[in-house]
Amino acid sequence: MNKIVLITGATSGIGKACAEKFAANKNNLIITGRRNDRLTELKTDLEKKFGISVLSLCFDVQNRDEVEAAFKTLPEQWHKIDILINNAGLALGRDSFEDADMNDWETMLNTNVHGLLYVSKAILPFMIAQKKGHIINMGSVAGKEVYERGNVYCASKFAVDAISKAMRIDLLKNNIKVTGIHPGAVETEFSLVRFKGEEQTAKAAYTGLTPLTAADIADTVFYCASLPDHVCINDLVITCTQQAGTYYFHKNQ
Ligand code: NDP
Ligand code: 8X3
Repeated sequence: MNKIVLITGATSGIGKACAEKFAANKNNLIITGRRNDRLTELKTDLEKKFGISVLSLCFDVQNRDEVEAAFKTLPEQWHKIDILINNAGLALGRDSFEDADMNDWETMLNTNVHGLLYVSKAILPFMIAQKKGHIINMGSVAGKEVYERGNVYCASKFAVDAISKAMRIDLLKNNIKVTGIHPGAVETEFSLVRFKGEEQTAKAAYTGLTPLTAADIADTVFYCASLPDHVCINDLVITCTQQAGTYYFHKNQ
């Protein structure tokens, strides 16, 4: 494809799998995350393996100044961003509303909602100047149906869904495609982060299931990004075969 693809949250899981998929298909990448050691390792690996160029930018998407600074100083050869994959995000806790930690709520909203807005606003001038672009926002089935003890994580992903719809309308005039992807359970570091390092609880989330893999989502993102200019997938919900929506699982006994 030979495009410039910006992927947030590329140090792990879905973002990392997207980096591998787009690199394997000869795209140049801007990868971001907070863990600089992982970014450096990924950059070195992908450049060596696929002969592409990778720019790594280390920042916290919650920090508006850091996000703005990263893109204000973007070297000119990276300005023509074709695709933005707004993937950085997390869940923290699985608590009933009255017991949940306010810090967890703030971190989820600051990352999943504010972070996505900061990055999108920072790169939009580049896409608008080119009169084209594609923004792919990582939502969740949690942004389609609220589930018990999902409260503010669900709210943050409902916001991603609404923002995707709003972007699609407002950016029509700029020839910018907007796609919302909404996965069910994907086995990544997501549950380990959600359950704050409790490995057994994190693993239990996938017990009895063949969950989606990060590569499944990367293939889907790549498909959406590879369609002809006149075709835009607006909204795509994807679960493993043993999951339907947020409540219903058919787990192996
Ligand atoms: P991972 O925990 O494996 O990856 C999350 C990525 O987000 C990491 O690269 C992390 O990088 C980055 N990130 C988190 N917080 C920040 C921050 N403040 N600033 C910059 N980067 C940040 O989880 P997944 O790959 O599963 O999650 C990716 C996206 O997919 C998320 O938006 C998640 O909500 C969504 N999703 C996941 C599902 C699942 O079941 N796994 C299902 C549906 C949606 P670093 O820590 O280096 O900053
Ligand atoms: C992650 C999927 O169902 O754990 O967004 O909320 S779920």
